[in-house]
Amino acid sequence: MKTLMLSPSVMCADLANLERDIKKLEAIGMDTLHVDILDGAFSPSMPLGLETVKRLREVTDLAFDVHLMSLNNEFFINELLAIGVQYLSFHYESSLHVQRHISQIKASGSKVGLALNPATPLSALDMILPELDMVVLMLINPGFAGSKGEQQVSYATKKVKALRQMIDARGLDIHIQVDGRVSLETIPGLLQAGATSLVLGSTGLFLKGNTLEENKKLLDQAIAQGLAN
Ligand code: S6P
Ligand code: MG
Repeated sequence: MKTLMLSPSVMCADLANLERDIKKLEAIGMDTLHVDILDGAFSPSMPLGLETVKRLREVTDLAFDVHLMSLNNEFFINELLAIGVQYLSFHYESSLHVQRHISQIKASGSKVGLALNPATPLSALDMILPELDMVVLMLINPGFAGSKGEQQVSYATKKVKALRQMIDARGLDIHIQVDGRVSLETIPGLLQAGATSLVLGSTGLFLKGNTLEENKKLLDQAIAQGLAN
């Protein structure tokens, strides 16, 4: 089983104080940043731009786990690889050339992830699963994290379990990343189902009213609960 990867979501930090918040994430022991790149067309939001990612690359050594949500994947993949990212995940639903993008990303030395919208079936992974380093299971509709009414889908753990079985049955070593309302309440069940990478946003780490240090302690408890069973 892979080592648990914690990936705090940059778009949930204070966007007017990104460097300050990233230093705080470093101070609480985080080693990876989840960087959501939205083009405003795949979904109606655009929290972070390429120039921001470039600047962030200069102020931290944390690994960048980029989640690309775009219609023009070719353009963004080239730009992001030029910046230098450790993980690059793109969406199955907006890719005509999934295999080509996987090859492009791997050739650059970055690890590759394929992201699936909640309703996209796991059968989409059948042929390409062995070529991936990570599968990103969206548990909310991507781009709608800021909408208050957006809830984690009811079949979240069912989908994670099914993917875990698929990966284990083939003897593969691939991260299952869960993204969307990965909260203190849902983390134990997601870990038990077989998730190995958690995207931590407003419900898992950036909880209002507490410091990041306080929230990290709560997070550690939720993780310990998930790993205990
Ligand atoms: C959603 C994006 C996510 C969010 C994350 C926030 O479009 O891909 O990575 O940043 O879902 O987490 P939370 O706990 O606020 O839902
Ligand atoms: Mg994301």
